[in-house]
Amino acid sequence: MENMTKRLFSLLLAFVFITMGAYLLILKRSGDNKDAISDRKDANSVPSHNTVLPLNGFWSNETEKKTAVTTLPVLPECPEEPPELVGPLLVEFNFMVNLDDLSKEYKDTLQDGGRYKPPDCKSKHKVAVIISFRNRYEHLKYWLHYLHPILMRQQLDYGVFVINQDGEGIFNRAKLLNAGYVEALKVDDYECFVFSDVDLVPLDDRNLYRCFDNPRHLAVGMDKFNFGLPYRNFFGGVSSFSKNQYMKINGFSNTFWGWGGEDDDVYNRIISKGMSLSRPNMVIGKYRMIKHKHDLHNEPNPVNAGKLSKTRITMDSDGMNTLKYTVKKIEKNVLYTFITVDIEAPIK
Ligand code: UDH
Ligand code: MN
Repeated sequence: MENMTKRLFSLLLAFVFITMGAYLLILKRSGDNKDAISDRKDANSVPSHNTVLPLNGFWSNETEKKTAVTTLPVLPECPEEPPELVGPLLVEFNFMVNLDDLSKEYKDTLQDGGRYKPPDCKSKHKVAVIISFRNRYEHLKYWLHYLHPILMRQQLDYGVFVINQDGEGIFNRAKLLNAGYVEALKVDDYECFVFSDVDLVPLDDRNLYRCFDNPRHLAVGMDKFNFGLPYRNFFGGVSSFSKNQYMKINGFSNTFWGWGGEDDDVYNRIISKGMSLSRPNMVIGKYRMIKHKHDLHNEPNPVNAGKLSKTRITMDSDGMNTLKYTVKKIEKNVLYTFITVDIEAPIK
């Protein structure tokens, strides 16, 4: 009899526990649902963070649940105006930049090859920044030091490509930029291309390194031209093109060897294809250029100016559709992708 009472008592105890357990579970589930619903509302109204919805008891059926589990969290689009911009910048070239330190500083923010994506939003601007280059390592250090944080604050999805001319032949900025366009597209499906001299640093981060409705001239106010344009149609220094705009003009000319003229030729290409120039204003468009002399094998070429009256005739058979070069080497580090190309340069 005593045994019987004991058994009954433990059965009762078990029943009480099970009932309490079930009750607590129901309470918790309804709490989760409320959180999930309010999270969902937040995600709709303030698209500033990802919401991963809790799965317990929220989904009406298994299929819905499975879909939710396999769908990656979607980042909200970055705002039209990047919120972290600071405006005017102090830019000086009177100190040493240490590339190792700079690499360390960015090793967690940049992906290999000088590649960046904003961590908490999806950028609308997938930009390849392309620099024509030969033997200007000192300038490149400053460029990297100043530009990476600017491009990050602009919330661009970007990569930096330094296109290095192989050998001692005559320099050809425009042909290097064409090669950079092709090489960048081999890496990712970039939609926008910013072409920059290695020695130009913007003095205002509101000068956006992105693409606009028309080809854009960004370097409108260089210090060496007293922070203005040297002439109205000047297109030198830094410019941006969407893929469409660039292909419409057949890229840059490949035939401007030595210094001068290739930027005026591009201007002619833009106008003759019915486009106009986009530009920032003179306040935002200020630049500092690192002081330098003419490089060896990049002397002003008097032939170049004479070619400008023929741009309209020659442009469709001189550019992207006739570009020939060979890639010699591709090196990637934290800060940039360095591509050495043989562009079949004549030796002077
Ligand atoms: N570049 C190189 N290496 C060269 C030549 C040119 O990297 O040997 C690249 C570099 O990105 C440079 C760009 O091509 O910024 C344009 O060349 P540049 O800087 O020589 O052109 P810029 O118009 O030079 O600035 C004018 C000559 C300055 C002499 C003035 C003396 N008072
Ligand atoms: Mn220069």
